[in-house]
Amino acid sequence: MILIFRISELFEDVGEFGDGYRLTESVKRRSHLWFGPKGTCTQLHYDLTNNMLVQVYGRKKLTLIPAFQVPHLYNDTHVYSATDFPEIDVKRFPKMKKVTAIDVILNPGGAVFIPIGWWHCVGSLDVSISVSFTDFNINNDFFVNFPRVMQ
Ligand SMILES: O=C(O)CCC(=O)C(=O)O
Repeated sequence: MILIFRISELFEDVGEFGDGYRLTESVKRRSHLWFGPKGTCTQLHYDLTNNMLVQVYGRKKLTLIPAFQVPHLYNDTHVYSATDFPEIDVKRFPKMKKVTAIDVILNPGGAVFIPIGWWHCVGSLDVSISVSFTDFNINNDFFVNFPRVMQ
């Protein structure tokens, strides 16, 4: 409980990244802090919001797969894929041979906008601190219609 309160205070310090882009009243609920050692990986997935990922400390490598390539991907559990991308078991996931990904190095002070539906995985190249924002001043909640049971 105390930890959550303190993180909220940190988010208040972050402030705006442009007039009118964010909903100031939801800044605490819709911002996320990512803090971890070199080598940390977030496996291949997509988000149910548009997302602005901002790098504060250290570097990260993002691998992005545009939404038009979704037919070549395998959605196994919730928003995740069981593939260890970019290492692909082509016997198990043959359609993934057609995937063309975009690699981006995120340096301190850099930011990348990840549109909804774009799959991505993220690896920390250093000890890393990032903040992601999903509190845009538009409808940005696609959890509501997301199927609860995947086949
Ligand atoms: O920075 C990370 O490790 C993961 C960020 C991410 O995948 C996200 O915000 O959706």
